[in-house]
Amino acid sequence: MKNFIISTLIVISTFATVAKASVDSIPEQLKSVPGQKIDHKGVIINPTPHSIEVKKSGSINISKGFRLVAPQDIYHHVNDEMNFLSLKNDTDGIRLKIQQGETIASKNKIKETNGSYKLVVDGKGVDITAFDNDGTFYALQTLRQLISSPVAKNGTLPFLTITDYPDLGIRGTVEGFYGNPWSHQTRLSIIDFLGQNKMNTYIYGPKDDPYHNSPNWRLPYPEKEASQIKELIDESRKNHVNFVWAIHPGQDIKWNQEDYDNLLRKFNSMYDLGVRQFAIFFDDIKGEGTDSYKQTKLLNDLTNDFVITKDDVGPIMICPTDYTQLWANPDLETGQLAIYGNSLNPKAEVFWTGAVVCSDLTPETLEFVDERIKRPALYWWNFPVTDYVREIVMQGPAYGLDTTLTSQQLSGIVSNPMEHGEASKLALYGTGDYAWNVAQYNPLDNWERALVEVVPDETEAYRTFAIHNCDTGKGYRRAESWETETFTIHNYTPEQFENLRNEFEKIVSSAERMKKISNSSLLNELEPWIVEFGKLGQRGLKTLELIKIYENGDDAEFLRAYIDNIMSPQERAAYSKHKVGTLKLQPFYEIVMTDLLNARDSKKSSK
Ligand code: LOG
Repeated sequence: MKNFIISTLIVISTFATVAKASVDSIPEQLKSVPGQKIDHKGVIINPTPHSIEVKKSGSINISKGFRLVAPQDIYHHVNDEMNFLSLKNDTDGIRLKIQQGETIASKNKIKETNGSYKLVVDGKGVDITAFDNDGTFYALQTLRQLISSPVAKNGTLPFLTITDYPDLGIRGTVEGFYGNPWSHQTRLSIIDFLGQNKMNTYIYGPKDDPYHNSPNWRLPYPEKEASQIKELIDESRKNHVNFVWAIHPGQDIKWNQEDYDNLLRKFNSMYDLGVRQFAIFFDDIKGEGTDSYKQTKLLNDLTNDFVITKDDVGPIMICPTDYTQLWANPDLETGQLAIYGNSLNPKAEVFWTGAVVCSDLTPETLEFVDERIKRPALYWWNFPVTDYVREIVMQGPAYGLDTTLTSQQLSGIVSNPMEHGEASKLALYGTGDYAWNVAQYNPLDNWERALVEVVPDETEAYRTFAIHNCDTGKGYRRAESWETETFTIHNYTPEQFENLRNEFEKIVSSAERMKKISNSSLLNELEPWIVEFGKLGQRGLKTLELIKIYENGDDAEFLRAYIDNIMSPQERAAYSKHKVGTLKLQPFYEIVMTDLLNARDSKKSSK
C-alpha cells in the first residue's frame, strides 16, 4: 500500500509539472475562421466562377453523353482532355460546341485574358467560348465539375451561364519545404489536382533533393530521376500546368566562370528533359552566395546566354535571400530588393513570403516589397508547410489572404505545402480558389467543399479529424476546434458537459472511420495522427468521467481513475511525435488533470 501511494504521488507530481505549460488561454484571433458555409444549390465548382447564373427553369438531359462540335485543330486537343465525358460521334448525345480565339472572344464580350471562357447550358446543348487553349481547358474542367455536382445526379444539367477568368496569372504550388520530398506518385497526383482546380504552376524545389541543392546542383540527375522528371513535365503539360524547375545553389556557389558553366550545363540538361522555365532560390543561405549584385548579374547573364538563345524558355524566377520583411534590408538603394528593382531583368518574377516567414498575405507587405522590386511580387505562401513543426498535420482552412488585392499588387500565389502531399490538397484547393477569384474568396466555405473533394466517402469523419488538426502551436498560428467549447471543472453547465462528451465520442468514431477511407495515399500519410486522434478521444471521455467521479466524493475511486487517466511516458512520447488537438482538446485534458489535483488538495487541507 505504501509503495502504491509513493509511486502514485511521484506520477502525479510529474504530471502536474508537465501540465503547467499548456494552461495558456486561447488568443482571440484563433477562435474563428473568416467566411461562412454557403448553400450552393447542388452546383459545386472550384475555383469559384466570377459569374454563374442558374436559370430558374429548364434543364437538359446529358445521360446519353456529348457530341463534340469544334474546329478540327481544337477538336483534336480537346478530345484528349475529355476522357471524363462520354463522347459520342453519332447524333445521340447532346451538342457540345467549342469555339476559341481572340476574335470570337471579343465578339462574345469575353474578357480578353489568358484562361478566360464562357460556358452556356441551354436547350441546344453546352456552348463553350474561350479566349485560348487554357480557357477551353478550364471550361472543360468546369463542365466536368458540373457533371459530378449533386445537381446532375439524375442525369440532367440546369440551364445556366458561367462567365469566368483567373484574377492572378500564377496559381499553384512550390514544393519548397525541408524534409522528405514528395514521391513521384504524389507529384503526379498533385499535378492532376492542380489542373482540375485551374491552377497553372508547379515549382519544383524540395530542399532535400540533392540535385536541387548544394553541392550536387552541379550534377545532372541520375537516369531514374531524370525519366521521372520527364514524366512530371508530360503530366503538367496535359494539365495546362507550367512546370518550373528550381535550383538552390547559393550555399556554396563561387562567383567564377567554373560555377557559371556548371549552372549553364545543369540548365541545359534540364532543358533536354523538357524544362521550359527555371527558378533560382537564394533563400536560407549565408556567405558569398547572398551577394545581391552577383545574384542579379547571374540571373541577367543566364537570361542572355540561355533563355534568349533557346527562345522557348520562360523568364527565370528568383527567390531573394531577403524574402521576408523580417530581415529584408529596407534601404531603397543598397537593400537587396532595391538592387533587384534597379537592375534585375524586369520580366523576372521575385518571390516574397510576407511580414514574417510564414505569414498572411496583406496589402501592406506587398506595398513594401513592390516598391522596392519595382514589379508585383509572386507570393510564396508558407502554408500549410510544417517543416518547422513536423509533429503537426495542418488540415485547417486556407485563410489569411486579403481579398482586396489585384494583379497590380501580386503576380500570383504559390503555396508551400507539407511533405504530406495528399494531406496538403485541402490547402491547395483554397489557394487556387483565392488566386482565381480574389474578391469572392470565402475560406470557410472553401474548406467545407475541399473536405468533400478530398475524402468523398467519409467526409464527416475527415471533417472531425481536420477541425481539430489545424494549429501549429508555434510559428503560423491557426484557428482550431472552433466549434468546440471546453470548460474548467468549477464552471460548466450540463449542456456544455454533454456537448463536449458528444464531441469526444465523435472523435473516437471518426478515428475508426478514417481508417476505412478509399484514398489510401492520404490514409498512409495521416495514419499516425489518426491513431493519436482516437487516443485523444478516449482520453477526453475518461477525463469527463473523472470530473463526475471527483464530484461523487469517493477519494479512493477518484485516485484510481485519476491514475488510470495519466498519460504514461510512452504515451507522451508517441503523442509528442504526432500531436493532435493542440489548441483546445489536449489542453483541456492537461488543465482538468491539474485542476482536479489542486481541488482535491485544497479540499484536504481545509478539512
Ligand atoms: C524556406 C522554406 C521553408 C519555409 C518554412 C522560404 C522562401 N524558404 O525560412 O524552404 O519550407 O521557410 O519553414 C523557409 O520560405 N525559410
